[in-house]
Amino acid sequence: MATSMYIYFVGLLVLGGEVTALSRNSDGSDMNMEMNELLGLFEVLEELLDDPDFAQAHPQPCTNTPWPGIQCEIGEEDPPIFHVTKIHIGPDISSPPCKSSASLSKSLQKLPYLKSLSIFSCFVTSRVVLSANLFGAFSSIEHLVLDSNPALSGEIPSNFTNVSRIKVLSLSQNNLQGNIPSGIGRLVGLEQLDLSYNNLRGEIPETIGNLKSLTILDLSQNGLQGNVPGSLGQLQILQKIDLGSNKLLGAIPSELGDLKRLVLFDLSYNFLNGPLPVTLSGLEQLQYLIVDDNPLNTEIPLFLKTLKNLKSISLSGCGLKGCIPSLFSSLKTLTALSLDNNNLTGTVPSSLGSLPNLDHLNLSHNLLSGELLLPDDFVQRLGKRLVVKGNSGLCTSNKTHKMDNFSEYSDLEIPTCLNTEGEQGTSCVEGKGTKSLCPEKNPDESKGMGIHQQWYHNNIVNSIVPPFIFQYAFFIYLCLFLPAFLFGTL
Ligand SMILES: *[C@@H]1O[C@H](CO)[C@@H](O)[C@H](O)[C@H]1NC(C)=O
Ligand SMILES: *[C@@H]1O[C@H](CO)[C@@H](O)[C@H](O)[C@H]1NC(C)=O
Ligand SMILES: *[C@@H]1O[C@H](CO)[C@@H](O)[C@H](O)[C@H]1NC(C)=O
Ligand SMILES: *[C@@H]1O[C@H](CO)[C@@H](O)[C@H](O)[C@H]1NC(C)=O
Ligand SMILES: *[C@@H]1O[C@H](CO)[C@@H](O)[C@H](O)[C@H]1NC(C)=O
Ligand SMILES: CC(=O)N[C@H]1CO[C@H](CO)[C@@H](O)[C@@H]1O
Repeated sequence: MATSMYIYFVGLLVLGGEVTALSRNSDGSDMNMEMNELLGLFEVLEELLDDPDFAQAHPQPCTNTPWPGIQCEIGEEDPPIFHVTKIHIGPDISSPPCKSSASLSKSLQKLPYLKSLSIFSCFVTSRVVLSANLFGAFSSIEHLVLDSNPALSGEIPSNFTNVSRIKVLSLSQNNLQGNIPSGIGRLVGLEQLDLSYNNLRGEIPETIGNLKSLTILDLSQNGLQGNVPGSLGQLQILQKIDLGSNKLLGAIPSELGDLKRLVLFDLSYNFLNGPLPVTLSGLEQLQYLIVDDNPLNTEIPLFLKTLKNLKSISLSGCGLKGCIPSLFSSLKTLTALSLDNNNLTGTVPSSLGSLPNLDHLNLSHNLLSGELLLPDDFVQRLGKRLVVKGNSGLCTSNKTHKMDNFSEYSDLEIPTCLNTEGEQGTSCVEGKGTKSLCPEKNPDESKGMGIHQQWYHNNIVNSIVPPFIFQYAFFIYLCLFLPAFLFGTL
């Protein structure tokens, strides 16, 4: 931005002298642009803007009568002349606004120096399609951004010839249909590809793996089908991948673990199966892991503890089972953890309360049990961002409830534990393998749990410890100390 402003300013100064020289030397014409290019620009703008007098008002849009939506640069020619390099149209440049019949003029082909075309919220009422020769026209284009144009529809043309210099292709929040053309793999200079919020169907082409310069890939909020291509693992400098809210299915390819620079990984709201491949432990830079609403139907993967830069883990509605391992306590940068709407069992590890940056913890709607043993200052800090309701076996000590103004800042919506010792639940002890050593389907336990839950729900304070608690306590004893003994973790 600063550079182009600078060029523009210098341009003015230089042309202050050069324009007159031009008009003296060349047949009385005082043009500082090639006529064909200037007319092309007017034709393009005429198709877009609600101002039939635009050309009269800005006869020299690069110099004497500029308009904020246009940027020009001085070419190499001698004597130097201006070329249009950037056209930007959007709500930030509101005068004149787009006309209701706005369209993309074929005269874009007369702007061979155009490097950046961005059009936001312009094609709103009358339908506009991307024609194949429109793409063919841009031999210099580097940034093509046509976002938030609800009337931009039809398919993405399969012919991407002559856009080989393109670095940024953003066609987000339009109404595009059809497949992502496999020809997209020819745009090898592409650094950012955003096709999110459209109606794209079909599979993600394997050729996308050719886009080795890609740092941002956003295909979210479409109707994409089939598997996640393993070729995505070839995008070695990818920092953000968002394939959320599509209809992708099958396994998550292990090749994705090769994305060493990845910061954001979002595959939420698809039909992907578990487990998360253990190769994902290679995502050293990962900060955001978002996989909500996929039928993973596995346990929480223990490799997560190797991803030391994680800030946010979101695994809501993934059919997770087993217990909540203590691994999260080694993720010191974690600010948000969402494990709600799963089938997690056992207790809530109190170590979660020692995470210094954790600011959002949602464990609601699981099968968690026992006393919620989180430090008071943690409970206070999170306030309503601590959500544990919908776990019928979970209770809280009355100490927590007695804190001043408790209901003002928090609403745990779980009952107070009935016995003074606090309730016991199955805590999670991880072995060296991936399996928790706490058996979940112990018949005695599940019977006990059933009674337990009733016990909470009845409002009768039962001062007699029910006989099953001894059985239960022994089981917990085994579960806690046996693995510790075996693996020497104490
Ligand atoms: C592509 O560019 C070449 C040279 O730059 C030109 O000759 C050709 O006509 C262009 N093709 C299209 C489809 O615009
Ligand atoms: C792309 O367009 C050019 C020019 O219109 C044409 O010659 C070529 O066959 C097209 N290629 C594909 C793959 O459609
Ligand atoms: C929990 O497990 C049951 C039985 O397998 C299943 O029907 C239910 O959908 C699961 N709930 C969630 C939230 O995953
Ligand atoms: C917590 O999870 C529940 C169940 O998935 C959801 O309805 C709720 O909006 C979440 N709350 C917060 C604060 O994240
Ligand atoms: C709350 O705790 C006190 C002791 O700290 C105990 O005497 C009392 O019975 C408990 N109340 C309930 C409802 O558990
Ligand atoms: C909202 C509110 O008043 N919060 C207070 C509740 O009490 C704790 C300590 O008891 C204060 O730190 C909060 O500011």
